[in-house]
Parts: sequence; C-alpha cells; structure tokens
Amino acid sequence: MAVDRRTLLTTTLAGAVFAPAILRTTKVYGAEFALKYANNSPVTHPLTIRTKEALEAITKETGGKVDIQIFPNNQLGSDTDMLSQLRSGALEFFTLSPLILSTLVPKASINGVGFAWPGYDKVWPAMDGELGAYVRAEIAKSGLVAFEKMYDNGFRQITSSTKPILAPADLDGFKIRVPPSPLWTSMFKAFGAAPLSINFSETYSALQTKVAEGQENPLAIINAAKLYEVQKYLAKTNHMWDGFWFLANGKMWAGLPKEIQTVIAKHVDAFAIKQREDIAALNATLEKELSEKGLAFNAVDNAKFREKLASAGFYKEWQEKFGPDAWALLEKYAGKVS
Ligand code: X2X
Repeated sequence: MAVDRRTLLTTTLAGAVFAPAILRTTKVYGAEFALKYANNSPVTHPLTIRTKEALEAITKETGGKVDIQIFPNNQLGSDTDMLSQLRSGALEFFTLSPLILSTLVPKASINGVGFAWPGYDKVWPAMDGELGAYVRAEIAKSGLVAFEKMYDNGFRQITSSTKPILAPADLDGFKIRVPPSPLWTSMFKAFGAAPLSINFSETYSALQTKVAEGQENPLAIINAAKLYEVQKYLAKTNHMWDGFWFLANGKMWAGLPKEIQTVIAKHVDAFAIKQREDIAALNATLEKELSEKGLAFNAVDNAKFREKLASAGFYKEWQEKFGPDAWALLEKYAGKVS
C-alpha cells in the first residue's frame, strides 16, 4: 500500500485509534468538532490552567477529532455577554458562577446564601450530591447542560480601598462592586451597603477609578486579577461560597456522538477535582503573599454579619424565593441556615 503524504501526516498527528475517521478531519485541515470554551478568569488562575489541561486531554484522547479552543479572561466579553453567546450557540462551553447564572435559572444561586457554609467539608458533598443534582436539573430546563463536578471559585472576602471593614456597620453606605445577580445585590442591601452590579471584566477599572470603593472575591481571584493593586484592606468575612458550573449549549451537546460526550465529560470532571485542590493549596498560602503585596488583612466576627442579615429579613426573603425543596436540600448539607 502506498502511503501518501496526507495519510502519513494524519496518522502521525492523530495516533492509531481515531486514524480512519480523522483522515478527513485532522487538526491541520480542521478538527471534526472545532468548538470554543470561554471564561472570565485570568490566565494564571487555576480555573484557566486546569480547564486548558482538560481541553488538551480531550483533544489527545479523541486523536484530534475534538478541538476545543480556550478564550480566557473575558476575551469574548463579560459574563453577561458570554452567557448569551452560550445560549445562542455562538459559544459552546462556558464556566459561570451559579449566582450570575441565576439571572436565567433563578434557583441556581442557592449555594450563595450568605454564611450558609461552615466550610468545604460541607460544600463538596452538597454540590457533588443532591443539592448539585437539583441545581443541574434546573439548569437543564433552561436548555443548558451543567457537568457533574463544579470548579471552585472559593469563599469570598471583602476588600476596600477606603477603610477596613471591621464590623457590619462599616458596610453602611459602602460602595461595593458585586457581580450581576439579584442575590448579591439583595445581600449587600441587607447590610445597608450601596451595591453596584458590575461584571468582572469591568471590576479592576471600577476599583481603580473609585466608582466602587470595594469588592468581594476569593483570595485566588484577588491575587490572579491583581486587585491588591487597587485595594488596601481585606476583611476575612468568608461571607459566601461560590463556584463555577462548567456549562454546555444543550443543542450542541445533544448533537455530539455519545462516545465524544463521554470523553469530554470525563476530562472536564477529572480536572475539576484537581482545580479544587489547587484552590485549597492557594488558600493556605495567599494570606501571607497578599499581605506582602500590601493588602492589610483583618479578622471579623462572622456571627455579627450573619445576625445583621437575619434582622434585615434576608434569610426569610430568600427562603421564600428558593422554596421549601431547595432550602431543605441546602440545610441537609449546610445545617440550619437562618
Ligand atoms: O465576578 C466575580 O467576582 C467572580 C470572578 O468571582 C465570578 O466569577 C463570580
């Protein structure tokens, strides 16, 4: 059998397993499934690093049949933009905070209820268990698919350029940037703050120009996005836990061959576990690193913040909004939330 140049090139690139199918569609000529994944995270953040590795593993295992290009750091626009691109099919995959997703899937924000989680030992069993399954079913109704394992964002901390936040009263009138989500706005209103709903893509400049005095994010984001350059103080409030659902456009997903779906889901989920470990490791070292970069850390009495939310009616309002089923699942894992 004569081996022509094209065959040689193809088998070299693709390896033996998918070689026959790939003859028509090598990476050189365009993969059979050329897709896009986008996020809001800096290139040095574990979300970008690990999703990139997951996508490479997918390309490798499919012998180049599936080539998912990554667009990190809001290259395709803000979270709000990317969510509409995902819905229309202009974008195939996207990682998004469940709280921002709640603009489309209201019950998705349940994990973000203030001070619900005592720690990660309660978060992961919930999100990998019945609470996560409940939310994923809600997401499915909206025409999107959420993969099983969430990626971590983290426990959120409040930063400020104007004054340290030592007690709930310091939030009174405080101009704080929050991501676009009713739960976030509601929570900071309950603290008496003046929340500004701003996408992450605009957050650094909103802080730099002092449109907002402060913001709240986990340490890994504060570090990777260099928010310490435009903030002076960090209050260790741990007021909310947030993650990222790895989402797919539902129609596109349904159109993929079963064996391709299996390979994609396998790697997306496996690298989520590695990414969670990365965030855990960073949590152990970043207070020191960020202090050295100039952020002044202070501890707070979390119970006082929680009491303030309770007395403002925050828990009552959101318990009604989420309804008894969702709330019961939250409390099943997190303990009593009120
Ligand atoms: O927008 C934010 O603050 C971020 C990066 O934490 C989210 O994706 C929700």
